Amino acid sequence: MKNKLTFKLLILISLLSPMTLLSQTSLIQNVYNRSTTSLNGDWHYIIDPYENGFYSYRGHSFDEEAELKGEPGTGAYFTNTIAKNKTERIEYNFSMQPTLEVPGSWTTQVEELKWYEGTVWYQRNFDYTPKDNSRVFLYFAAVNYESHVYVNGKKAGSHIGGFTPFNFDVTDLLVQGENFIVVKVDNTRKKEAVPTVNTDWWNHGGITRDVMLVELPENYLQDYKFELEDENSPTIKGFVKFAGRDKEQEVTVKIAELEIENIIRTNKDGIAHFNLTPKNLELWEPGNPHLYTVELITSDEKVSDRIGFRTIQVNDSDILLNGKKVFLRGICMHEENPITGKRNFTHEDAELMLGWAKDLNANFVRLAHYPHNEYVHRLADELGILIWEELPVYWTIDWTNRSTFENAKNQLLEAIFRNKNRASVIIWSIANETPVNENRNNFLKELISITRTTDSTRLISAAMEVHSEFVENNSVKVIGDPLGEFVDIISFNQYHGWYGGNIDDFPNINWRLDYNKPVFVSEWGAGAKYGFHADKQTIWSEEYQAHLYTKTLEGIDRIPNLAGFSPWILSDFKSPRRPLTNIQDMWNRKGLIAEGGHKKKAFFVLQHYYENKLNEED
Ligand code: GCB
Repeated sequence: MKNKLTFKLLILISLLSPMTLLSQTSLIQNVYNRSTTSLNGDWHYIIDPYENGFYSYRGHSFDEEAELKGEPGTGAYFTNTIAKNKTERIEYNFSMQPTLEVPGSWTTQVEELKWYEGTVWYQRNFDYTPKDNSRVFLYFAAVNYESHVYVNGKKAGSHIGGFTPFNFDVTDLLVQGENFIVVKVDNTRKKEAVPTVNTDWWNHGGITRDVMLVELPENYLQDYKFELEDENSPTIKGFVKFAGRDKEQEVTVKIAELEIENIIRTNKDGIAHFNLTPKNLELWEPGNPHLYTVELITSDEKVSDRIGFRTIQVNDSDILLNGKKVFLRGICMHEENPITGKRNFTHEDAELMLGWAKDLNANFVRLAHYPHNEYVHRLADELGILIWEELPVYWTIDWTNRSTFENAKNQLLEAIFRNKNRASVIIWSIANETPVNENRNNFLKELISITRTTDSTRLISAAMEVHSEFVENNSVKVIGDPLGEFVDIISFNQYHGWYGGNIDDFPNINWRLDYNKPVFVSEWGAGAKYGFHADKQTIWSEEYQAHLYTKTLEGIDRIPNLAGFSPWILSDFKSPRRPLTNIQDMWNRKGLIAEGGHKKKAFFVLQHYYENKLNEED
């Protein structure tokens, strides 16, 4: 009786709680430099559009039914891969199923899944030998969009959000010898989701980034942060945080190159703050992306990271990097390789994309429209490229839905957690082209305030829009979104010459800015089919795109307080919104680089402009 009551209460709480599906163990910092076993590779899959593996024919969730029986989390029927006896009827068998590559999106691997949006079950076996005094975490760098994870038939947890990492403590679920994992992945678009139903990019489904087991000691370093607050008095501040049984521990913080070796003690919550005062600190900046090897040594483990130190601030119309004015020579990019058409998830993908950005003479990349994989941020740190990281709060969102807000907030916190030690990341963008209204303003204001309290060492922005005002027969473009009051940088997208307006008029536009803050043009651009040549007034031609770039660059300095821009976009990318046959063929063609990796004419226009800008700075 008591059990039933408790269970009913649990169900009620879970129904009331918007966080139900966000259950997971606290994220672990810097997993790529911990002791790990990769679970990438071939996973068997079953396509399950009706979700038969998750709900009974009466529509009851198997997970909940298991919990009702007092077996919390004893998984979905698809986690049972082996029949107990010969007469037992089973209608699925993972071991006979075809495989998908992990990481990867199913969209680009199996023709029949190209347009599929729904549930796919993934399964793989692996051998494991448990070690004494250690904890094991199952880490997913990203799964798009909703996932339920089962280890040896028991639920490990679930996660919502397609672009941020999550992990579960699976120590007690693993056995000696053969183990198996089953993951239900669902990329169904939903009105209340983040992003919502309509976007201008492909809804790649699947386990799209690395999967691994992370093996840590019983008492392990769960988190840490190093930051520089003031470039004039170079004190490195930070904290370390232990998790596990005995949280009061000693940690040596070592930066050999700076001759720093301090021993600190964590408190009963596992936390210790520190201040390090190096004699000669070389600051990180695009021209000199100096990274220090930082080591955290405990009695049980040694975690090392490569960290750069810099400050980023705004002062009236300027963005200041290490106290000096910086102009952001930017470019936007999606997480898609235009040569393979696949989602990016490797170091090589990052090298390709950031290599092109470097070739363009860019010092800044806007990662649109969601947190990209960790390889990009790590490489940007090494190459000296500044990064704008964005939340997929895109176009319209269910602004008054509290669980939508919690979902956006969770994705924000996961992104901040993962990137907090990356010098390259200087801007958190909390949204893109959202409509001005009170509900949206409140939603975004709350996200801004959470971002500020969580991370004070970066700037906050959002890609907004401009509107036109007609004053005495003249059109004035007004940069006046009320959100401008709350962000550090006023950013907006504009498509004069593409979605309306004659590009030849661009240099004569009058602009009105309602805030004395730095202004950043987060998008402009035009579609062009690589190899289609015509005169410069013919749309879809490379010449039109190049002309639009030339005219925009001619007039862009008239925008008050201009501190940089990131045209749309580095390379063509797949999008179901782009059906025009023989031109788009389901690709957004605004890339400076085409499908196949070919540079269009406009690439060279921007490259030349940035080269001059760079020379002016020297
Ligand atoms: C925008 C969006 C971007 C689109 C782009 C376009 O304003 O922010 O996601 O892909 O325009 O190509 O229309």
